[in-house]
Amino acid sequence: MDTTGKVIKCKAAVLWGPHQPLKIEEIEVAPPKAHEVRIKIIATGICRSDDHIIEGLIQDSKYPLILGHEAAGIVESVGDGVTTVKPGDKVIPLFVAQCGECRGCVEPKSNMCCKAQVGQHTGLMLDNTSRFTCKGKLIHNFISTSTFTEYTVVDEINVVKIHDDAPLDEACLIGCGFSTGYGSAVNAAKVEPGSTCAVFGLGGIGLSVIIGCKVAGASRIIAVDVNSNKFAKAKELGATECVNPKEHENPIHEVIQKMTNGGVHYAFECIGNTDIMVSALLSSHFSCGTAVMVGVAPSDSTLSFSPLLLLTGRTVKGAIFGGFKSKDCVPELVSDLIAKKFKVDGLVTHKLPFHEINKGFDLLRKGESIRTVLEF
Ligand code: COD
Ligand code: ZN
Ligand code: ZN
Repeated sequence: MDTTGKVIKCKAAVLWGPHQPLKIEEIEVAPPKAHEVRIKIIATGICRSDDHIIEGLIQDSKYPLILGHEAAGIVESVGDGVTTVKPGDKVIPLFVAQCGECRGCVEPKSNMCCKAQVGQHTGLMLDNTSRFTCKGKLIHNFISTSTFTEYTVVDEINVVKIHDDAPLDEACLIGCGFSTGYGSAVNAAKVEPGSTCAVFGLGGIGLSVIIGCKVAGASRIIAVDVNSNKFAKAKELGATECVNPKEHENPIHEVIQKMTNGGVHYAFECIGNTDIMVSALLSSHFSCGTAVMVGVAPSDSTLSFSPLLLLTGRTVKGAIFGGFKSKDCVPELVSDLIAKKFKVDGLVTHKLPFHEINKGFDLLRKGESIRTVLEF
C-alpha cells in the first residue's frame, strides 16, 4: 500500500514523563513537509543519553517524547525540495545536523551546525511543529531524530544516505556510539602511530575510543574502569593493559604516569565525571599530552585545575559525535565498516525485538550490556 502523503499509524515507545517506563503506544506520524524525510526504522541502539532523559538528568527536556537517536532505516517518503535521499534509500538519522551553509558547517574544524544545535532541546522540527501525535496529544522528538518508533520524520539536514550493501543492524551504531568514540580518537585527538593512550570508562563510547586508537596505530592503549568485568571486552577490542583505580592506593593519574614514563600522549574521559576529567588531564604528559573530554557532565558542573597544567604544553579539548561532520563522514564510516576497516559487532551484546525496549534499558542500567540493538 502506498503511504506517501498519508498519516501512518504505527507503534512507538513513548516517554510520558521522567522516571517512567517507556510505553509502547499506537501513534500517528504525519507525512513529511518540505525539506523533511519520513523513515521506516529497521534497527536502533539504546544509548546512555536516552537513559539520561528517562532519569530526568537533562533539565530542559520536553515531554511527552519519543527517544532514540542511534539508528538505521529506509526512506518511506520525502517532502518537497528533498534531493539528497529518495524513497527506498538506506539512511542514518543524524542527531548532529549538517546544513552545509551556516558558520559551524563552513568552518573546516567544526562539526556543529548552527541551524539545529544539538544542545537545544526544542523537541520539534525546524518549523517548530511536531509530526507525532498519540491519543490526541502532541509528542515531541528527541535531538531531531526519535528512532524508538516504526516510522519517524526528520529534517533533511538530519539524515544521510548510506551504501545499499550496509548491514543496518550494525550500521545503526554509526549513528551515535561508535562514531562518538572512534572519532574522538582518529578525528578529535588525531592519535598517531606509536603513541600512547589512556581511556577512562569502558562503556560503548570508551570501547569505541579503543577501536579508534588501535586503527590509528597506538602502541599502548591503557583501559581504565572501576568495574573489572569490563576488561575482557576492552582487551578483545585492542586495549594493551587494563587498570582498576580501586586496586591502587595512589591516585590513578600517578599510576598511569608511572606506567608511561610521565604520562600518555592522549587521555580520553568517557564517563561524564569532572574529577575523572582532571585525572585524564593529569595522566597526559606535562609537555605534550592531550586530554579529550567525551563524556557529558551535569550541566551545572565546572572543571577546576591549575592553569600551570596547560602552560607546560598540555592540550584540553572536547568533541560531540567524535568531531565528525555528520553528512560528510557517516557514509564514509559505513563504507569503512563494509570494507572491514573496523568491526562494530563486538559492541553489540544484545539484540531484542522492539517491544522489549524496557528490558534493553534494564540491561544497560545493570551494566550487563554494552549495546542492545532493537529490531522492528
Ligand atoms: N572511574 C573509572 N571508571 C568509571 C568511573 C570512575 N570513577 N565511574 C564510572 N566508570 C565506568 C563504568 O563502570 C562504566 O563502565 C563506564 O565508566 C561508563 O560507561 P557507560 O556504559 O555508563 O556509558 P557510555 O560509554 O555508553 O557513555 C558514557 C558517556 C558519558 C560518554 C555518555 O553518557 C555521553 O555523555 N555521551 C557522549 C556525549 C555525546 O556526544 N552525547 C550525544 C548523544 S549520545
Ligand atoms: Zn548516543
Ligand atoms: Zn549548518
